[in-house]
Amino acid sequence: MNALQIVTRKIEPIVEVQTKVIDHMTRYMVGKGFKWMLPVMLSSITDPLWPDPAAEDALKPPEVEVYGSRLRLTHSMILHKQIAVGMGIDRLFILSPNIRLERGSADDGRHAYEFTQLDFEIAGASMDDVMGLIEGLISGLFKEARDWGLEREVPKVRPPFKRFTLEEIKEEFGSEDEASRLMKEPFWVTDIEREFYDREDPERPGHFRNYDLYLPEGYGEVSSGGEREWEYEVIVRKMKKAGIGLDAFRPYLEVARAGLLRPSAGAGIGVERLVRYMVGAKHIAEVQPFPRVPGIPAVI
Ligand code: ASN
Repeated sequence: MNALQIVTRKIEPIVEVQTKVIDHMTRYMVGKGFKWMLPVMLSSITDPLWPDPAAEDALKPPEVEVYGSRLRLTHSMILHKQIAVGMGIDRLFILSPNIRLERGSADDGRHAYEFTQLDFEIAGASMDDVMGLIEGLISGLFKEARDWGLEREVPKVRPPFKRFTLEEIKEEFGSEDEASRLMKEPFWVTDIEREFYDREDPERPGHFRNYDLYLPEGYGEVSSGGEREWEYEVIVRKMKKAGIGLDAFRPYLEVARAGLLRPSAGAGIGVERLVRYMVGAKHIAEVQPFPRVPGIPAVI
C-alpha cells in the first residue's frame, strides 16, 4: 500500500468501533477499582518474550541511545507492572503500546509489529480471579456490541468460558489455532511453559499457572497472562534455565532481591485483535489506520 491508498481506505467506521471497545474496557476497569497508569515506552528493561512456544525466534527489542545509555523499546510492560505492584499500586492497568519486530508471522492475520494492549495486574490475585475478570469484560462487551449495528454478529457468551490445558488442546484439536477455527465461543488455554515471570505451580513442577484467551472462528489468541513469580531465587533460577542474561534485567532483579516484588496476577488484552474480531476483518492491518505488518516497513 502506498500513502494515498492508506489515506483513502474506509477506516472511520472501524475507528468508531475501536472507540466503543476502548470505552467499554476502560470503564469496566475503572469501575472495578483499577488505577489507570500511563505507558512506559523506553526503559533499561523489557519483557524478553522468551522462551515462548508461540515465537519462532528470540526477539531483540530495538534499542535507542539516550543520554549515553542504551534503552529498549517496550516489548510489554510486564516487568513494570510487577514493580508498580511493588510500589503499592494494587490494581493497575495501562493502554500499553508495544513494539515487537517478529518475523514470519505476517500471514496469520493477527500480528502487527506495533500494537496496543490493555495490560493489567492485580496484587495477591489468583488465575481464577483474572480469568473471571476477563470473562466479565468480554461477555459484557459482546452484549453491548449487539446495539452497535455491527456488520457481523458476535456470539452471545456467558462465563465461565471453556478451559483446556495446552496438552488437552494438542490432543483434541492438534493446535490452538485449529481449536480457534472449530470453536464457536471464546475459550481458555492454560498451563503453558514460557517466560520466567509466569508462575510455575509449586505443587506440580513442570506445570504453569498461566492462561491465554482465544477467540472463535479462527481469530486466535486475544489475551495472555498468568500468576507471577516474585521470589528472587526462583526468578534467577528460571532465567538461567532459559539462557537469559541476568545483566539485561539488573534493576528488576535488584527490586526482587530486596523482596519488593509481591505475588500478583494479570494479563494483557490485544486492542487491535479485539477490534479485528468485532468488525470481522481478515487482517489486523485492516483495523490499523497506519498498518504495521511484520516484514513490511511502515509507509506512514
Ligand atoms: N501482557 C502479558 C501479561 O500480562 C505479557 C505480554 O504481553 N507478553 O502476561
